[in-house]
Amino acid sequence: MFKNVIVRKPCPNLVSGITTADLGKPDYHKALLQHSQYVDALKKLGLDVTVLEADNRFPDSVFVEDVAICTEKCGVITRPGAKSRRDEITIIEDKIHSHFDHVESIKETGTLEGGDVMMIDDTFYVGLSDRTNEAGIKQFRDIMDKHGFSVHQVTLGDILHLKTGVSYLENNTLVIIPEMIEIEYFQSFNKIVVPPEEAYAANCIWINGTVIIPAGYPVTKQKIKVAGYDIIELEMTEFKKLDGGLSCLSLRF
Ligand code: CIR
Repeated sequence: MFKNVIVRKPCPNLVSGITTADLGKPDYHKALLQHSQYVDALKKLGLDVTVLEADNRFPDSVFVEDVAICTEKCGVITRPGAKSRRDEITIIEDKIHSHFDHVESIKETGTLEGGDVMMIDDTFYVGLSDRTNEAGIKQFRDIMDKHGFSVHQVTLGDILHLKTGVSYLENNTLVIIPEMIEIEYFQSFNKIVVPPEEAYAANCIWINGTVIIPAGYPVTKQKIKVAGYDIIELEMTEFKKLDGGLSCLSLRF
């Protein structure tokens, strides 16, 4: 169960965020609206939501998931692989320290972004990506070992982060893109496979029994509904333009 969420408001410079998508520039005002609907949905689900102020120095700082990992035992400040995002940690550190007695951090030459880290019970699956390197995963494993968690490294194909392609919905169930279903670590899970044209919807978030999915992905919506979950749909068009999904917008713990 999650109790807390940390988010950061989008900044006007969002329009200069990193992207590989060919969907045009995000509309800042629309992004603000979509972000406030995201916050409202989390509040409606009973979470205590901390909304951090926008910071125009960091175009991608709305994607707060990438700069910290929040576990039951400790917080970990990451070291983003994207250079333009590296100093985003300076604007999250205080908040992580205020929630966790024990805080660790990923050090040079390691890189790790939270989008590559998926927690399932006491195991973390970490994507080896353009943003997260082996040194970062090793440091993360050493930290997690001390707290009794296991860490498995997952080799990724052509996606930004591990959770771009897979999300955990509790109850031993993953939502996953077809390209990832053969991954050895995921064999024992029930899999809700999204169709290729709905790949964006593989990034969704489970909050205490309800699944928040992006609006506009009817096949995925139906499959998740049939699997027995309540669903909330949210407009995510402006964040999709920056390769960002639902999980990227929050730290949940
Ligand atoms: C980036 O490329 O870093 C941002 N434009 C998107 C980050 C998405 N974050 C995530 O998947 N956790």
